[in-house]
Parts: sequence; C-alpha cells; structure tokens
Amino acid sequence: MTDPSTPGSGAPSARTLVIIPTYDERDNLPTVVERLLAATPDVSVLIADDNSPDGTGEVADRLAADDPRGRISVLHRQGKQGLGAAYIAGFRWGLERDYSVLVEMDADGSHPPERLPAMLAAVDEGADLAIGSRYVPGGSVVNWPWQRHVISRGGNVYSRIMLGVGIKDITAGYRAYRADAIAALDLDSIESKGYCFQIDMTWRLLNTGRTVVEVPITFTERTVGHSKMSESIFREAAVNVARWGWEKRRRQLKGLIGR
Ligand SMILES: Nc1nc2c(ncn2[C@@H]2O[C@H](COP(=O)(O)OP(=O)(O)OP(=O)(O)O)[C@@H](O)[C@H]2O)c(=O)[nH]1
Ligand SMILES: [Mg+2]
Repeated sequence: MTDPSTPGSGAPSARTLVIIPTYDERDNLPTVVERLLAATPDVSVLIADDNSPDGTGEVADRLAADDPRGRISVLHRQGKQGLGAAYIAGFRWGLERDYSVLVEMDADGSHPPERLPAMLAAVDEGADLAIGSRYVPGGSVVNWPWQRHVISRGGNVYSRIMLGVGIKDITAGYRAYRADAIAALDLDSIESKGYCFQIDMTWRLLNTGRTVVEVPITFTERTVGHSKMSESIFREAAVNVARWGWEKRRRQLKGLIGR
C-alpha cells in the first residue's frame, strides 16, 4: 500500500496539499477537516495558524495527532499577518515537499470540500488554476445579506473592468493551483494581505500566460466565528486593482506608440 501522505504516489489527489489558514476558527476547524478528508481521503492538509488567541493552534495540533494516516500538519506562525502571508508560507511548505497541486480553502465552512474533486479534475485536465466560483452557471451563495452580495458582485465587476479580464469570480478564496505555476512566481514580491491576494495571484498567472478556469460551487456563509473582512482589506483591493489596470493600459499604450 502507498503512503497517502507521500507526494508523488497514487491518484492525483494523493499529491495534493490543502492549505487552510486559520485565525480564531477553533469551533469551525474540526468539522471542516472532517468534511474535507471524507470528500478527498488522499489529500494532505496544512493548517496555517497565526497564533490565534482562541486556541485554534492547539485544536489543529490535536487533529494532526489524532489522524491515524498522518495527513494533517500544522504551521504555527507568530502572529496575525494576513491571509496572503499565511498562504505564501503554506505554498513554500508545499513546494519544498514536492506536492503537485496546492489548494486554498477557508476554515469557516464556506467552501464545500465536496466540490474539490471537480476542481482537482480541472487541474488534471490542464488548468493551472481552478477557481471554485460562485458566479458561473451552477454556482451560488447561501445566507448572505444583500450588502455582502453587493460588495462581492461589485468587487468582481470592478476588477473585470479595471483589469480587462473575463473571470466571473476573481476574488474567490477557494482554489486549486498546479504547483509548478506557483513555483514560477516570485512569491517574495507578493504583498497583498486580504482577499486582494486572490486577485493578485490570478492576475500574475494570467500575465504569465497560465490557464485559469472556473468550477461552480455553492458558497455558504459561515454560521460560527467572525469574519476577518475589514475596511482596510477592502481598500487594499480597490487601490491595487486600479493600479494594476492602469499599469496594463500604460504598457499597451507604450506598445502602440513604440510601433
Ligand atoms: N493564518 C491566518 N488566517 C487568516 C487571517 N485572516 C483570515 N484568516 C483565515 O482566512 C479564512 C478567510 O477569512 P474570513 O474571515 O472567512 O474572510 P472572508 O471569507 O473574506 O469573509 P466572510 O465571508 O465574512 O467569512 C478563514 O479561514 C480565516 O480564519 C490571518 O491573518 N492569518
Ligand atoms: Mg469566510
């Protein structure tokens, strides 16, 4: 029998690392990990905890110790440094261990693990990034107040117009990446902290000619714990997206004038 925690053996998902960043998710994490390993038993899991005050780190250690197949690891980080920094540390961890697919998944139960096989299949079929998308046919959002719909839809329309891309859910946080597409990026240069990180990653992949596809998911708003969304996270995305769009148009203009 192959060791499921060893990258490079068995089914495609046996070489998959699911990175779950956590900050104060003590009551959500066990259920999410249980659902994930029921849906995709051969994946490895890395919990990247930023020293959560509610003790999520210890919950994660317990989950890791209790898994008879040793599929769960924990990255204890010093303090809250944002979602982007936690994912970059997780990507590096996965690349060092030769995983071939790196997955991003929230700890709050919003991202259905049951859709992960469809996302992994999309990567297997050639996508460099498969986005678990709320806004393609078949995708949806459950339990959001109208204000959240407006912010999320608005953010996506804004990004599509500013960047000139056709992706319907560029801010989505549920993703499966081909590891070599991430390895080719300069991770040191990524400074985005909040959900702008998701736009940043997509933008970098598109600019290097990578293939991005969207796989429909049903996103369900968290019922336990608190959202870490803030005004500064929102502002970071708005400013950066405008800047990237402007830089793109300036490059295009230079190309036209230079001809
Ligand atoms: N390690 C780490 N994880 C974080 C940090 N901020 C947020 N997270 C985690 O990242 C995931 C997404 O954060 P959420 O608060 O759910 O943010 P969101 O999904 O944009 O907002 P909601 O839809 O309102 O839940 C969750 O698993 C959080 O615990 C951070 O600074 N460090
Ligand atoms: Mg969330």
